[in-house]
Amino acid sequence: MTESAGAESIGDDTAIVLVHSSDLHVDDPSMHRGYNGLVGLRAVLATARTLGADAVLLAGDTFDNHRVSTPVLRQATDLIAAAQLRVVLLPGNHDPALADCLFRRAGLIGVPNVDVLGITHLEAIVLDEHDLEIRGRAHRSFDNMPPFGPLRPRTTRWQVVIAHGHYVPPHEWSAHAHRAWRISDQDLAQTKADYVALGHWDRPTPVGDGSVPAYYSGSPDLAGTVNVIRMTAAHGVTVSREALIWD
Ligand SMILES: [Mn+2]
Repeated sequence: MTESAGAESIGDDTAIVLVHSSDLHVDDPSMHRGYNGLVGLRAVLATARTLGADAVLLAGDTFDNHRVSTPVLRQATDLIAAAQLRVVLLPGNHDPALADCLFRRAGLIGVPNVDVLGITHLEAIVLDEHDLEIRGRAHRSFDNMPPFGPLRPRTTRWQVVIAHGHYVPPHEWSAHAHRAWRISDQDLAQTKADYVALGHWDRPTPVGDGSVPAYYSGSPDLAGTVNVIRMTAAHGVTVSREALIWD
């Protein structure tokens, strides 16, 4: 899937390449048959490395729950630390940034190539070398909350927003009032972002009214892909899906 023309012609100029995934649900392997979140994580990182990603965005629910055993958490940290990639995690509703949270137990906090929104950074990370800001509001409890933080004036050439929640189109908004973490067309449009990286759904799909590029990546096991965002001065933003490399 290529959402706009030009991805092939970007060539080797100064493109920023971001790889977006979500809902890996790393858990103790014995609790699942078939899919294993660590395998999904390894595939996302291997694919991102092959694509020459400048950063990997994990848009929530990287971990399935707060009871994941420490050895499994450490394996996830070892994979991420060894990936030679910048990895930006947004805590979701399954892995909120609690005071004594699994991100700390995993040993992820302090790993040089890892940023956890809501923990290592409040709501924004700036990658000076790419003139890029990555914003996102972490889930901090299991309760409902607005998935987008306050609007801020853009300070960088490029701005990407990560959010974890449930997109609801306008005509279904009131019917879905019972749902937590609702995301509206207006929420997406107000970001004015170059790309909105969404998590919470396991299927990959664009959403919104088209005013900004807003996409769910889907989970590695269901989508079998990552979303790849390429940003260049000449071509703007292009979004494609690339098949996961399961090594
Ligand atoms: Mn979720």
